[in-house]
Amino acid sequence: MIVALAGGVGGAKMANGLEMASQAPITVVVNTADDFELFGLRICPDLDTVMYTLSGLANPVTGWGIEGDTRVTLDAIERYLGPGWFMVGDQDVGTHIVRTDALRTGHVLSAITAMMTEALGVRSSILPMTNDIVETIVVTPDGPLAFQDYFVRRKQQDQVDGIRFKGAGSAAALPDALDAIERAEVIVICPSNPLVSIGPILAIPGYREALKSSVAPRIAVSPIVGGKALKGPADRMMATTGHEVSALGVARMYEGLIDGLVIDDQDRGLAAEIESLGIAVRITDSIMNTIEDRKRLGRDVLDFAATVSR
Ligand code: FO1
Repeated sequence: MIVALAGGVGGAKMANGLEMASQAPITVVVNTADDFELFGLRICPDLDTVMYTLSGLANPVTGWGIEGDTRVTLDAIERYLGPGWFMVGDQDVGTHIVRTDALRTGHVLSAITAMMTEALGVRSSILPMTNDIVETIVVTPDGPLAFQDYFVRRKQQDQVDGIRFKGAGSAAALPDALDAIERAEVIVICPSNPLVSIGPILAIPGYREALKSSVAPRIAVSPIVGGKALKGPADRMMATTGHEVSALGVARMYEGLIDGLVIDDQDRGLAAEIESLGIAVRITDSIMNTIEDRKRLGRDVLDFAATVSR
């Protein structure tokens, strides 16, 4: 079994590529520290992005939300409240209503996600990192911001001086996720933001230990290519929180947790220094613009994993 750790859009594409390359269901452990409440609805952006991507429903332009979704509900809400800042489409609202109601009646997020993925015909297991509430707080010169305030409402314009994961220390790692990591044949850290997508997973007691004690090859795919983030603010966040903004910087962040790092052709000059950390390197075209790119990168990752020993 392949186990992938993932955040939002980049993680979802990689998970899809791994599924296609292996022609088998995989297990995806997903960040839930971006989750928040809007209009009384519980929204889990990364879980939904992975779920919509693996079910073929995802909006191919944004990577999040549902393709062809409409905004009748949002327009009606805006008649009362004025312009909103978070675009929830009508079909997407259906997901949030069902999830919120199920949570209210005592179901846990992992069970709700399993029900939803089954209904959408997803064969892979999509596991929230925890059933407990963990919240990413972004520390900025204007004070602490809830993650979606920083990311969507304020358009990632604030300088990030620090990042906290409220509740992570006392959250329980999902037992099925720890079990999957323990039994995995290959573990992949997807090209998601290492600070705010993979960081929250690693902040929950149990995940680092499970990665360290697993006997499977552990491969990360760098989300930094040519000194820039493939998507989102990871590059600026890394710079202002004291990390080198490069695939080498990513390698240092995952040192001790990975055996191999997939880097882009553009970064081949960094290979020797990454290898000097005891991390094997695979150089490839790591940019996923098309569905075929996802599959090709998935194949590369799995071929590489087969050559990497623990
Ligand atoms: N990202 C945006 O930049 N703007 C939006 O209006 C927005 C709406 C949205 C709705 C549902 C959903 O599942 C995701 C949505 N996202 C939106 C993406 C999301 O908030 C972020 O990309 C992730 O939290 C970061 O991984």
